Amino acid sequence: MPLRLLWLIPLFVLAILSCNPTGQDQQDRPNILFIAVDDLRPELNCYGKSHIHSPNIDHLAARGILFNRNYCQVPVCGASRASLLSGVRPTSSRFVDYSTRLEEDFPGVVSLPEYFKSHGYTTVSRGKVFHHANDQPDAWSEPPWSPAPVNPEYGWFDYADSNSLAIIRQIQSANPDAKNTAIRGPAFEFPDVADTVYKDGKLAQKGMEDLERLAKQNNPFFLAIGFWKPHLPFNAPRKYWDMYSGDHLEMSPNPYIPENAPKQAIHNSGELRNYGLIPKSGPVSRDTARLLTQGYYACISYTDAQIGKLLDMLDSLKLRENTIVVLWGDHGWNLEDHTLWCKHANFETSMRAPLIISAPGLTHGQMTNALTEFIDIYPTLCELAGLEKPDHLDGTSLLPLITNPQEPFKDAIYSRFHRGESIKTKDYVYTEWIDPKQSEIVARMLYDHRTDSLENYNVAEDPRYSEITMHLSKQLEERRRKSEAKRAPE
Ligand SMILES: [Ca+2]
Repeated sequence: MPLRLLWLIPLFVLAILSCNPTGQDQQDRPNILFIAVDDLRPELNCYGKSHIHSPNIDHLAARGILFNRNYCQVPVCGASRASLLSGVRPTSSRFVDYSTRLEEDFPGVVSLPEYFKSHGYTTVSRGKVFHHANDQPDAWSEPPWSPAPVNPEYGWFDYADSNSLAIIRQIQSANPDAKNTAIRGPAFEFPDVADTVYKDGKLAQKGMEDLERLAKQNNPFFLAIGFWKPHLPFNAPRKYWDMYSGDHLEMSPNPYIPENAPKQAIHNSGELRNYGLIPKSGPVSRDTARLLTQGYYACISYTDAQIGKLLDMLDSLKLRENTIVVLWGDHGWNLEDHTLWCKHANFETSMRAPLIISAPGLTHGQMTNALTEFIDIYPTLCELAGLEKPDHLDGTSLLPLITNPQEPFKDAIYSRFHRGESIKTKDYVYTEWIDPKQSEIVARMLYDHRTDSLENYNVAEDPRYSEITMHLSKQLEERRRKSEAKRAPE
């Protein structure tokens, strides 16, 4: 940090850095506004993507620090969230799938909100924070709350357009045994409705009410708000769709399988194919690809607008100077990159995920290219709040990067999806798949980000890369051994 900025460090941070962290008075601790955005890949204006309208997240980044090379631990909802919220790495049997429950996979662990609750915070969960709202019920000071979808008789998908409901009824008449709530309608809709018709608009309203209420308390709060969009289906008010013309969309630069990629690296985009009017196999039409891309972008802008309402409320309540804001997406997303839609893969487009932290007095629009991962959030918030870090954490506090974004940090980060285990270094990303019965590597891929940032050429079998491939495989093996040996407290 330049010397001229040192005066900006508030007293509470100096106290953290210079003395016993637990000596801080409870009422002096900063509030935490913890914003999760489901399936948000780092395609935002503040990430250099000027075609995206994300003014509110951009404004947060201008007051925060943007972690430009941040990675999730598992590119699927439930598993990613369980790892992030526990601060523990995944393994072949821990934090594996979308429906992961932390309390089942790692029982007895003190999760991030529970830890803050035990240190005097009022902890509140709104929307999609843990994948299952009733996972870790003791983590929250009051029961988690989520808004009802606009037509709950059609499940959680939140369809408001009568055309979508007609399509659902059509699908149901062809499948009379299927329940309405299990039928997925179209992959998108764009009716001319108010923001508050959909769940995320209702969630922002509730969050604003929570901020007003929590501001009056004497103890600090940890308010977690999990938005659903841009998760499928891409349902958002028409005004957000109108921000993106189909003629000027940025489509995937590489909608093809990388050269020499193993078959394990590619999937059939099954999550998307569950939706009505999407073919069960083969590529979607060009028109559908454009609409899906437009819909994904529209949902980003819709959610960005809801986040803006929360941040405006923070300002109007004069809470900003004592509130740390964390914004994260739970993993990346493919918009036909490598032929893929959705997540569930070991490419950069699935594993890289947004992370922005605004810490009053410490952040002012920094950006770091250091390699970071979601397990680093838990220890970072402990340090920023002046709490000792629990022993079970696998991550490293990001505070050194906040004070100096150029500070040397991690040599590598680790991510995995099912049997595919990845290591990402400054120059490379290497993934290997291991046969659990024979403990043998059955497939592998290596991308050289110095020359191939889009990951179009798998060079794992290229003799020129044999030394680096061997080295990265060994590092993965060491990490695997340590993570598999870690046991839950109970
Ligand atoms: Ca997700």
